[in-house]
Parts: sequence; C-alpha cells; structure tokens
Amino acid sequence: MPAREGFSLSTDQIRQAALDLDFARIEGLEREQFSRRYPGLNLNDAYAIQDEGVNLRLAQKEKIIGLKMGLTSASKMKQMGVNSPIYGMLLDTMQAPDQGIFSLERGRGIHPWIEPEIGFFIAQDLRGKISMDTALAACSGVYAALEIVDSRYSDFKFSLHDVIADNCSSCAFVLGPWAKIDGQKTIKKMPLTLFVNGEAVETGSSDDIFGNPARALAELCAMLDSRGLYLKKGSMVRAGAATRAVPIEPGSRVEVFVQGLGRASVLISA
Ligand code: OOG
Ligand code: MG
Repeated sequence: MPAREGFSLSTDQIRQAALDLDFARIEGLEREQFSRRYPGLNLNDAYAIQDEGVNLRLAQKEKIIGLKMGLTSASKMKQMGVNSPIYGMLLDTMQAPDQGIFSLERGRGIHPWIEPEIGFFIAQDLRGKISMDTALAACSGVYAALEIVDSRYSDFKFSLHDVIADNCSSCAFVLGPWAKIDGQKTIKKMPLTLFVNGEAVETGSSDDIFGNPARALAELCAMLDSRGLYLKKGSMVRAGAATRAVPIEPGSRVEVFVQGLGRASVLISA
C-alpha cells in the first residue's frame, strides 16, 4: 500500500510497528530503533504509531486518563540526546498508588528509570495557542509526581521519532496529594529533590521544567492543536521531568519532594 501524504509509512507498516512495540512492552523485550529499520520515519508516522499503540491498549479495556509532556527540561534533553518536547498518552493501568508498591513483574519494566515531575488536573477544555495564565486558570489542582519511564528500545536509546512512536517511554506513574492553584505562586521556583532509599540523588526546581511547568501545559495545547486535537476537561497532565532520570532496582524506595507542594513516593518490588 502506498504511504499517505505527509507519511513515509503505509497504514499497514504503522500498525505492524505498533503491534511490535506493544508486544515488546508486554513481554519485556527490547526492540531495535524504528528509525534504523525505517530511515524515513517522520513526525506524522511517529504519532500515528503512538495512536495505534494506544488503540491496542484501549481494545484491552485500558482507559486514557491524561497526557504527559516529555523532554521539557535541559537535563532530560541532554541525558537522552533529543532536543524537542514530546507528548504521550497516560492510561489508567499506568497509575501506581502513592506510598504504595510498584512491581517490576513481566510487562512492567525492561530497564526502568525514575524521574521527578509536576502535574496538573485540567478542569476545562483547553484548545489552541494559549498563555500560561490561561492554562493555569483551567487547572483545579497541582501535584508532585514520579514517572517510571521504560523505553522499549535497546539500551534506552532513541531518536525523537522513535520515542514518540513508543508513547514517549511511558510505563508507570505515581501522583502525590494535590494542592489548589494560587496563580503562578503555587508553581514558580519550587526546589525539588528526588530521593532513592533516603538519599538525595537529583535536585532541581519547578522552573527547570520548560521555564515553568505551566508553560509546558500551554506548549502541549499548541502541539495538540497542530494535530487538530485539544486537551479535554478531566485530564491529568504531567509537565515532564525536572532532572535526569535514574535507573531503579527492586527494593528501592523512591520519593520526590517539591518544596511548597508536597511529596509522592513508591516502593519498587521485584
Ligand atoms: C522519554 C520520555 C521523557 C520526560 O519527562 O522528560 C519524559 C524518555 O526519557 O525516555 O518522560
Ligand atoms: Mg517523564
């Protein structure tokens, strides 16, 4: 089948790629980077593979509960060697309870890393190009969060288009208790720390996330708009990691503390 305009892959190839990545996720296997297999892989192909992969999970009765931004901090861009923000979909099955246990059983981790984040609850639909203040005004709450990222690609290495196709390495997340938003005050310049077994392993600030986590939210709306999409009321949105991600092992207790906002923690089990 010929590729459609704006795509380098046919719909069959997109479906195959999505099936392949989903299989890798479920079986805990690594895959070769798609950009090697399909050198023409472009942004449209990448988001189409992501959409198809999410559809496979919806067919398994998983539900979309929000979106995540990724690669919104200089630390993460440098660590991964990819310099553009990306977005991925959050499914209900990815959420682990705060102060609970996340098990790295089969299908829940190939080479998982953890990173400190900040997220929002969105109380009104948000469309198009909007300001940070408009984005914040639509949020009912903000919280500290942990994300477990787990690339399905070998050695946790990927190009921009590879990682988008892989739903931006989404694996699991933990959300801390939410706080009310008090204008910019609530989220500006808040120091944050990632602890593993009580030891501070990464430190940063909320402003390390795209200058301000609300700016990542506005950028997400613009990115969705460029694909004819928008942010729906009731979504939870994470703005991206403020620091580098660190590998996790069974037995680790991980915690993020965001000064002025709160904490979220999880115990990693085998
Ligand atoms: C890609 C996802 C990036 C973030 O918060 O920056 C991301 C990855 O690093 O594997 O989730
Ligand atoms: Mg993240």
